[in-house]
Amino acid sequence: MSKYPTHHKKLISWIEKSARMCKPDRIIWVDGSGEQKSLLEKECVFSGELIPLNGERLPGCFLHRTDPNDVARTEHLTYICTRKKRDAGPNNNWMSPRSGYRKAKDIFTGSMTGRNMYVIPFSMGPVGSPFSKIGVELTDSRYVVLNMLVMTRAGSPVLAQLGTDGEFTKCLHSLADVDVNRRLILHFPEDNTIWSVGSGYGGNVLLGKKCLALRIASFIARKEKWLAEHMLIMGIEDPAGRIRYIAGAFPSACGKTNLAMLLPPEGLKKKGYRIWTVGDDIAWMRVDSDGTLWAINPETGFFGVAPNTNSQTNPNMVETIKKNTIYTNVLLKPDGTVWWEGADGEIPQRGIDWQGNPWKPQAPDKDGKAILGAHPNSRFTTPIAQCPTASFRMEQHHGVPISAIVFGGRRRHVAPLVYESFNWQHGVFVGAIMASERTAAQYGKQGEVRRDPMAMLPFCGYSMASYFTHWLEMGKRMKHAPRIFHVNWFRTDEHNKFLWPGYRENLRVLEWIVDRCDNKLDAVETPIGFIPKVEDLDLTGLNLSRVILERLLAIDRKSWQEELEGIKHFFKLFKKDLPAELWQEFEALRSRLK
Ligand code: GTP
Ligand code: SPV
Ligand code: MN
Repeated sequence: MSKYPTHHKKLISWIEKSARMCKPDRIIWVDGSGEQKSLLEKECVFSGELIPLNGERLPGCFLHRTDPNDVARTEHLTYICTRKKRDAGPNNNWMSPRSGYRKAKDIFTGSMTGRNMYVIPFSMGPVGSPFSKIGVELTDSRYVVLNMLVMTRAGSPVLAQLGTDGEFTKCLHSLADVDVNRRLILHFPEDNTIWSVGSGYGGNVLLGKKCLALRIASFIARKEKWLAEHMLIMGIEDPAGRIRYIAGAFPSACGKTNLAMLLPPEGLKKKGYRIWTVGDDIAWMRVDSDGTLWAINPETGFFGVAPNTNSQTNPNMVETIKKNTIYTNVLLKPDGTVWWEGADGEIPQRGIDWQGNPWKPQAPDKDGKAILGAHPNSRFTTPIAQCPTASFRMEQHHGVPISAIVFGGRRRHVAPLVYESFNWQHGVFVGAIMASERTAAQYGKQGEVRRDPMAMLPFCGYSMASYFTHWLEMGKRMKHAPRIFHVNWFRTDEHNKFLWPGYRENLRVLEWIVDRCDNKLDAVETPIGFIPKVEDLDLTGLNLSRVILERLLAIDRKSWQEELEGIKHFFKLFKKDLPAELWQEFEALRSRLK
């Protein structure tokens, strides 16, 4: 018997080479078994990486705290390392592969001494599906292993699928000393390789997620003519039992998870709608032989935002996270349960905050501001299979057919509640001009509006100019292209209050979208696209005046004209590489706004 559970020569030699650099004490293969998982949990509890939670109320649940300087994705330390800078585009930080490997090697050298190196074979998508991709992550973090076991299909069946010469993405991760000055998240798409060092935060270290399933996959998808997108996938079942699937791209912390599992609002209940959740973050979509776009969610878990998750906003998630869940950076209550701002129940009178300090409500920090119990980007990792609305088609290799693509951002002004594009090319333009206010999911100034085309700005593994071209081409390959819409749940009034109640009430907008796809309704043509006739949105049971609804749907020409300036500035960054079709759409919008 060889000392490895595989005869894949390239895999073995890569592992040995990485081990020579990182110098772990031992190499441990992750097999995906329950026994190994329990052992890892025990070790984590012993080392303090995990705190076991109340076994009666939260069975199988643990709390983890990351370093206070390591609580969100660090986009400024995230690079695409292609031979030519132009291939990474102005949307990415760039380094040459040679200098990327050299800089990271300095940090990786000896970084695993005193720790184990875990080998995690994982499949993004059902094991064995022709649409799936395999990765192998080497990591010195047990927290990463336990999260990967929830988020992906990991272990021995994947290794078997890989055989002796299967393709895989080489994913190397080390915590090293978790120093923000010695942190790099590097992607080498030309080598199908990811190197991440110096962080222990989800999006930086669960390498199957943003790094593989978006940055590397988008690079592969352009070559193989499919789409890797930052999108939720959900099914909307109508009273007749017909299910329509939609995919939705909203930037980080802008509502994908919440929408993907919404519970129909009281007022619409008698209509008998039912929601099926396929995914909340990533969609891989391809044109099938029927000329339709089909989507799979390559993940098996949710890595969701904790704050404001409660039985009103998201009852299905409250149900999902009652067991087998890893909580990160939330407040620990004296009874061994957890809490975050906007959680169910009363505000606890004391607890241990996300930084591990004793906490009381309203206790001020050194600037007099109340200290938060949970970090605004605190999260939970939980299996999709536990969600009451989990789709019965999760394991189907072909996924689900997509009827509509919905783009959306977080905008106080400008974008109306919903509008529909005129056609595919205009829809690509609508996605390309998306903008959103920055949230706690990434470092940087919160609330600042930035352009985030298709919610992919931080995740597109190549120049977005070619990405737009690729989207335009995809439209031509389809006989039945999905219709493209744009939504905004976040318009505010002069007191900064949301005009739209959001959350489950969003189904009212989805109903309009689905009816448009079925050609059941006509609409009002405006300079930016089609908007609903006020009477076509079913507001039964909702206390929302016609005046407010009109404000939600209003298109203010002046602010759209100002918006043109921002769009032009953004498009110009791509110089000659930007497809001419987008400039045509820009000119057409400008003249319609006159
Ligand atoms: P990532 O996991 O970062 O990609 O985020 P996401 O797009 O899945 O966002 P998520 O659904 O977790 O929502 C992020 C935040 O927005 C949470 O605090 C939600 O409570 C809030 N939110 C979600 N949907 C709505 C909505 O319809 N209206 C309002 N006002 N807030 C919402
Ligand atoms: C996001 O930031 O879009 C997330 C969380 O979904 S992370 O996995 O950290 O990227
Ligand atoms: Mn996301």
